[in-house]
This record gives sequence, structure tokens and C-alpha cells, in this order.
Amino acid sequence: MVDIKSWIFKDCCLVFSLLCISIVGITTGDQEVLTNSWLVELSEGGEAAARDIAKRAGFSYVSPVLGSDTEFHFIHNAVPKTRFRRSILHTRKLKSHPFVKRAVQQTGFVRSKRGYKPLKGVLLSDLHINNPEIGQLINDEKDVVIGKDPTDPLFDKEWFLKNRGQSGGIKGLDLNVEAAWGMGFTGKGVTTAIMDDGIDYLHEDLKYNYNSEASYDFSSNDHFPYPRYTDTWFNSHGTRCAGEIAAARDNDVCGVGVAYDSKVAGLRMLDQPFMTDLIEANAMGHMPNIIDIYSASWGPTDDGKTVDGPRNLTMRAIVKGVNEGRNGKGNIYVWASGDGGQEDDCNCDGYAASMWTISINSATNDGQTAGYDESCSSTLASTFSNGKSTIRDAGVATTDLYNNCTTTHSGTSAAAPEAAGIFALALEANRNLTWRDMQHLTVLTSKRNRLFDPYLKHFWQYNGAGLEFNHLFGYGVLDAGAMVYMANHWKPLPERFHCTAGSIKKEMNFGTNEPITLTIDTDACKGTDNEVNFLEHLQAFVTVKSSYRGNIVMHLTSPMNTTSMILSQRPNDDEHKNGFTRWPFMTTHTWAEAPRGTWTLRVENIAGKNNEYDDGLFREWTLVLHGTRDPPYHHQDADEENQTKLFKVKRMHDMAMKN
Ligand SMILES: *[C@@H]1O[C@H](CO)[C@@H](O)[C@H](O)[C@H]1NC(C)=O
Ligand SMILES: *[C@@H]1O[C@H](CO)[C@@H](O)[C@H](O)[C@H]1NC(C)=O
Ligand SMILES: *[C@@H]1O[C@H](CO)[C@@H](O)[C@H](O)[C@H]1NC(C)=O
Ligand SMILES: *[C@@H]1O[C@H](CO)[C@@H](O)[C@H](O)[C@H]1NC(C)=O
Ligand SMILES: *[C@@H]1O[C@H](CO)[C@@H](O)[C@H](O)[C@H]1NC(C)=O
Ligand SMILES: [Ca+2]
Ligand SMILES: [Ca+2]
Repeated sequence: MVDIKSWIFKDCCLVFSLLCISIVGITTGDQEVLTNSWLVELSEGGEAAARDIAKRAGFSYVSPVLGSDTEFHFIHNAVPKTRFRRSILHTRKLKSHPFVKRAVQQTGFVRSKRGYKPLKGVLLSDLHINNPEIGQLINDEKDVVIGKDPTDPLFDKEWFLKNRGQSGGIKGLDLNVEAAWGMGFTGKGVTTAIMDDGIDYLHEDLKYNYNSEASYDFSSNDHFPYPRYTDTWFNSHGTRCAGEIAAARDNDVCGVGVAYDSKVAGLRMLDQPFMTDLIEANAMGHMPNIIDIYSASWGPTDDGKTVDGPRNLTMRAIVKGVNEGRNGKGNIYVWASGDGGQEDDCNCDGYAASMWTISINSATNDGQTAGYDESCSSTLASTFSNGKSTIRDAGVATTDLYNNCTTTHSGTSAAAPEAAGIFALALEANRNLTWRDMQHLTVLTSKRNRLFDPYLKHFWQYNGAGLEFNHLFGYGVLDAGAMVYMANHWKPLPERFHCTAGSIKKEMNFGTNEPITLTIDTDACKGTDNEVNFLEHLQAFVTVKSSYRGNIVMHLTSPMNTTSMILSQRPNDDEHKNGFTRWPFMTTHTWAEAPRGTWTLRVENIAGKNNEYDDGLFREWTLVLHGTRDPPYHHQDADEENQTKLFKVKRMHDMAMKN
């Protein structure tokens, strides 16, 4: 078990040790990889002792871990960065010192950039235009002319900022940033960290918006996160993401960022053979009172068969950031939902599926999902990634390495920074917003607009609180204008509580096409300190395995009859030994619903490619509700015309409270 006593969590872990152990379910490859990094915990002596112990044992002292005065990061320069055996002698040498409580050589694991994948979209002209999903497209196009357009040479190609129908897109299908700029919000005073492969901070379009104080290179332990040169420009990822957020305006260089007066910090951490828990944790916990938003466009490999997430230290870093960062308001972690396409499910990616990250999917300039888009019930909203594959420069236009520009940035990689930029605008509008406020604002102001599933599998639905959602897009496309307007008028939310609604522990078999259905009746902790009457996140911790893990599919239905597909079929996941161990499947689809009543979980094995019979074994389901006791929007001002969703849900909640 994680040592809960050592951390003080406002969110969750205080009450439920369960929430902190998502790492138990990780299934790693066959051979363990070790690195030259050690986590060293001391019983006394602090940093001075750590430096001394490192020196005596032949290590280099690197830094404290997450600001701790008992845990430290050491590296050993004579140990290769990657090896396949534990360095037992080195560990023993450290442990021989009486102050050393624990010395753990860090294992290495793979974290991949969400990179470019060819787009396999469906052409709008190939679809039956009279199908109900497309036929009902809302005509909410507005020609808002607010101020002047930026004069930057690539602005015309930035259809995601202002879609005039260029590059074959749909007019008005964009992030509505001009409305936010028109209200005077451009990101001033807000810093977003790009956790990636570095930033070309000498770039003409970035250098004035670069926050060097908050930047760090975790791959080589210095203050200069400049990308490492390769012939293929492989390390252009971070620079491209940075430009989407903070490329300067009206300077005749490239395009303009979503929050063009905000600052970006570079946290170079992706560029080494293997990732370690220490590097991830240090990056995600770097300067949490100076960095407001952390943007990540990477994660476990998108091969459709990986089930992986944050390890112990990284989990601690995220929870600490959310509870203590931004001087207690909480850091905003923005996550790309993944590029594994239809054959993957981002609920198997513990970073994207976390309650503490805002996971963002992408859409193309004509409202479809891109072929690489990975969906799951934990996705909160969407931004944009690609234009049509037939149009060469319809990708995301942004800054590129070595003072260049590009018009072909893509993937959910491109989507997450756009969201980070919009959150920067919202934070300028209201510095008091907490990490929860940001999620509420996202739910309440994102729009269906013209987003649709080209494969006609996932339709738009209303949940029990009257909020429209889609399995692919969450609550829809972010709307900067609406978000900033609401942020500006936002009142603090009521306190958040956590309720274990119930748990079923029983071994049950389920074969192919022989589903099992389980129910939990809950009073949602009524009358206790943890009473939850209005949901935010919902987690289902499930232990289940199958002779072909990828064929397990699970649906969860709420008392208000909203069904979330918490696990979809993953045809390439042939794992058959471990399955999922108390894995936290998360859904956002039941947001603002009343959780009291009967929850139903349906677990099944879907027939795979070969139509073989698979044996499934269910062991455990624990349902955890997160949300408020008091109606969340009771104190918010809402007018029916401009804040329809908020108005509707607020009225519904107030009525429910009266009954
Ligand atoms: C991480 O936590 C798990 C339990 O959740 C524990 O078994 C393991 O020893 C921890 N790993 C490290 C490296 O501390
Ligand atoms: C990058 O810029 C250089 C010179 O400014 C130019 O020669 C080169 O073609 C550019 N590369 C790309 C991929 O645009
Ligand atoms: C932020 O909070 C402070 C202190 O509670 C308050 O004085 C201030 O008006 C708030 N600002 C906004 C924009 O809500
Ligand atoms: C619940 O929703 C499903 C569709 O998702 C519908 O078929 C069913 O009739 C609904 N049940 C109730 C009791 O409303
Ligand atoms: C809606 O917003 C517009 C533009 O900000 C404003 O002119 C209008 O008065 C608002 N309507 C209401 C009912 O507040
Ligand atoms: Ca520019
Ligand atoms: Ca994935």
C-alpha cells in the first residue's frame, strides 16, 4: 500500500487509500529496465546530509523530491542510463549509512509523444447527409467581429482559432477565441509549462513569452530545456505545442497563440531512453506556485494493449499539485486523450483517466474525430487537431524548431495545448479559479457545435442533469468566449466530498456473449460527513480478467439512466493473466447528476476477431462518488440567454433540493 499517512490530501486520499493505488493494475513488459537514478529517503539530516551521503557513496546529488526534506534524487554516473540488472552493490552502499531509510533504484518505462499519425478520416460527402446526427447540426454560427484580426502571416491558416471555412472546414467551428480576446483576456500573468522534449526558446515568436525562471531540463539536469538536435527534427514536439499557446501576436512571425500574452515554461523530460517515476514526479511538481497549468501531450504507448498510469511518486505529485499548487487553488493538468484510435481506450491510460487531469480529445476542421483519436468516458471536452488529409497544410499552424513555422502539427498532441491556452485566458479572467472550477467551467461552456462521429456509433445524449455529452468529445468543443465570460462571474463552489457508494466482492465467470450484470444500491452516504448529492467525477474500481483482455467491455448505468461505456473493446490487447486490478475506470458523463439509487455494471466478453470463446473472471467492483452535498451552481448568476446550460442545471438542482 501507498503510505498515506505521509501525505496530507485534501482531495480523496485522506478518506480512500483506494484512490491512490491505481498503479497496482499496471502490467509491464517482460524484462525490467533499470536506470542510473535512485530515490533516497533519509530518517534525519535533511539536504545537507543527503549531499554528503551522495558524495561518500560515489553518487551525484540531484535535488529534493517534490520539495521534501527527507526524500532525494541521486544519480550514479558510472551506472549506465539503461541496464537490465539491479545495481545491488550501489543500493547496499547507500543503505549502509544509518540515516538512509530507503534507497530505490528507479525502473525505466516507456512514455511516448502523441505524434503525427496519418489521418484516415471520412469525407463529409461520403456520408448520408440526411442522417439525424448531421441533419440536426445546430446553426449557431455568429459573425462576431471583435477588434481586428491578428496580422501574423499564418493567422489565416489557424482555422482552429477562426474558422472561415478555409482548408475545407466548417465556418464557425472553432475555439471562439476572438470573443475572449475582445473582452480583453489574452493570458497576461499566466504560465503554462510544456512537459515535453524541450522548447526552442530562442524562437522569434516565443522568446518574449518564455518563462525561463520556471523552466527546467530534467533530461540533463540544467536550466536550459533546449531541444536536442536530431536530423529528423524529432524533438520539435514541445516547440510546436508552446506556439499554440503563446506565439506572439502581430509580429510578422508564424501565427498567434490562443493566449498570446501568456508565458510558457519548458520542462524537458521526454527525451531520454526511458522515463522514470522520479522525472515525471519532479516535472509535474516543478514550481507549482509559479506554473499555473501543466500541459502534457504524451503518455503510455498507444498500442491498444497497454494498461498503465502514474506510479507512486507521480501520483503524489499530481495530488499535491491539485491540493497545494497555485497557493492552494490547485494546478491545472491538461492531458491529451491519446492517439491510439478506435482500437484503444483512454480509460486504460491512468493519466488521461485521472480525475485530477483534464483530458482533451480532438476534432477535425469539419467536426469529425480524427482517425487516431482515442475516446473514453473520462474525456471532458475537445479542441482541434487536423484538417482534411487531402489538403496539405490543413494541420495546426504553429512555431517549429530553429525559428521555423509549421502548418502540419497534429494528433491529440495538438489538441491539449489549445485547451491549456483557453484555461490561461480563463485564469486571467479570474485568478481565483480552482482546479475544480476549471472542470465545471469546461462542462458548462463546451459546445456540441458541429461535432459528430463519422462512424455513427456514438451519438450526442443528455445526462440526467440535462447536460449534452458524447463518448468521443466529452461535453463538446471548448468555447473561449463563453468560458472567459463565465469565469469572470464565477463564485466559489461548495466543498467536495467522497463517498464509497458500495462494493461487490464475488468471483463470477462470464464467457463470450454471456454478460453479467451487477447492481449497487446506494444512499450516497446520506447523513454522513461524506454525503454526495451532486456528482462531479465517478470512479468504478474493477478487478476483472479474461483469456483475452481486449475483449472485455463494460458499461455503467447511473440511477438517472445515463450509460457510460467505461471500457471498450481493444482488439489488440491479448493479455490473459492479470487483467485489471482495482483499476479506476472514470466517467465524466454523470456530471451534476444525483447519485442516489441503483447503479448497474454490465461486464461482458465481446467476440473477438477469431470468434473464439473467452473465459472471463470478475472479482470486484467498488463504486466511488465524488461531488458536492450542496447544489454546485446555486450561487452562480446565470441568465437564460447567454448561459443556457448553467441556467438549466441550476434550476434543475434547486428544484431537486426543494423536493
Ligand atoms: C509503490 O506503491 C506500491 C503499493 O501501491 C508498493 O507496493 C511499492 O513498493 C511502491 N513502490 C515504490 C518504488 O516505492
Ligand atoms: C526551416 O528554415 C530553414 C531556413 O530558415 C529553411 O531552409 C527550411 O526549409 C525550413 N524547414 C522547414 C521544414 O520548413
Ligand atoms: C478572489 O478572491 C479574493 C479573496 O477572496 C477576492 O477579494 C477577489 O475579489 C476575488 N477575485 C475574483 C476575480 O473573484
Ligand atoms: C434508459 O435509457 C435507455 C436508452 O439509453 C432507454 O432505452 C430506456 O428506456 C431508459 N429507461 C428508463 C427507465 O428510462
Ligand atoms: C448576452 O451577452 C451579450 C453579449 O455579451 C449581451 O449584450 C447581452 O445583454 C447578454 N444577455 C443577457 C440576457 O444578459
Ligand atoms: Ca506571431
Ligand atoms: Ca492510449
